[in-house]
Amino acid sequence: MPDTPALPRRIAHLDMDAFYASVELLRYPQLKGLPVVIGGGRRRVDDMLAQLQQERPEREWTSDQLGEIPVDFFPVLKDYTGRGVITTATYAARQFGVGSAMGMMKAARLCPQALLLPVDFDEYRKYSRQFKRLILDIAPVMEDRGVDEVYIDFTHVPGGQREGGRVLARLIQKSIFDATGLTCSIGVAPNKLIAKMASEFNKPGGISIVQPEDLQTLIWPLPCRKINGVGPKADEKLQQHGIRTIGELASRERDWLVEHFGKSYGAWLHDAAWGRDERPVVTESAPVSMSRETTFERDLHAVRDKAELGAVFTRLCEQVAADLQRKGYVGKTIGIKLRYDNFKSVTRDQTLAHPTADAQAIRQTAGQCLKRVDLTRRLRLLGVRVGALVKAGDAANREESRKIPPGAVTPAFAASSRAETPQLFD
Ligand code: DCP
Ligand code: MG
Repeated sequence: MPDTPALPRRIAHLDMDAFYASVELLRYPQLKGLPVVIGGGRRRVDDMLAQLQQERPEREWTSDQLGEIPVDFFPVLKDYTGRGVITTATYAARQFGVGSAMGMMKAARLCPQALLLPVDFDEYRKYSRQFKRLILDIAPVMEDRGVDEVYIDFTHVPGGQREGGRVLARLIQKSIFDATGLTCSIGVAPNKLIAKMASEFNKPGGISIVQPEDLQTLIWPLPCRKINGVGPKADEKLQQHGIRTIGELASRERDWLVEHFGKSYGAWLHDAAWGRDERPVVTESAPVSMSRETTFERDLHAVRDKAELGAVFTRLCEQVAADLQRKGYVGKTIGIKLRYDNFKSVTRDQTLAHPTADAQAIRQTAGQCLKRVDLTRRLRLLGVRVGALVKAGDAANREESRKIPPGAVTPAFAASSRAETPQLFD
């Protein structure tokens, strides 16, 4: 072992700025600086060109001339009729109070003149892959957190410690901008939890450096909601106890938090408030499990909200199955997670004889797990997890990973899956 002192951990969180909208502006640079929102039904570029040809026949329109389409040809929000929500908005539109997840109608009231562009996931995924490849060329330890964000371990990367990580962050921003024309914001901190908060400090195009000694000045004044993992319900409950800021959260005894928020969530809240987070940056090579969970808008009851819960449960299973299939994994430990209205959580799992990535097989086994928990209390969160993953393509599993027809999960379960007890979610 070299006898150089251990380097302090420096973890970056990088998040692209107004991602979907920024990708659209690469196609339509004439819209730069204007309020633009992305949402509504998908419309293909081809359809738009056809419409353009019809309405503006004085010239020929081809897909390499998208930048020449006059601004007044684009639809504006006030003419939109229909439901649906906005996925994101340019910073020019955000000045009017418009933002992600807002209903189109509300957005139209706030900013009627905003231009409305349809979503094009293929295009966003293409740029997503590209910017992540660029990062990997510079810093090899990167965790993919979705279409527009990643964690990067700066600790051992050249420049990763200089100015707290600012030098490397600048290099990454420049590399992404030069290759794609897209901007991002980066937070660099001792761990993922703080880095995630820091990347928001100077959006768009910002770099924020947080050192351990900055906890009190930079983190504690923030509202608890800024902690990734404190949602609206938890925040509401914290506020009922007079806890608004992370600093106020930090001043509560760990035991008090455990008593009011449950053993694991309470302890986690305490650690989070003190800026403690040892989670490593996990590269894609070896996922142990894949899961999907959702926190409900309002707490749901297993019997009274049976239909709604059943639908959510099925969708979660389908999502996990799709995640597994897309990434090429199968797993045989199927688990569920519930959080009750009192914030206590429970998990149950069941192991199949053969690994699967089939939504119906996952749904059926997860349904068995549900029978082993208390369903008299209201639920605020439901999650489905598939663990003990192996690569679907491995020769050894090829036979096992084939799709298993519903109702035939494994012989061991065949009997119990037809149980007499009412199937609460079925
Ligand atoms: N998105 C979505 N629905 C949401 C939130 C986001 O479809 N409720 C999509 C659109 C965003 C992308 O995910 O462009 C990334 O989400 P972010 O929260 O990072 O938002 P932006 O990148 O758009 O803006 P910011 O600059 O605040 O990161
Ligand atoms: Mg973003």
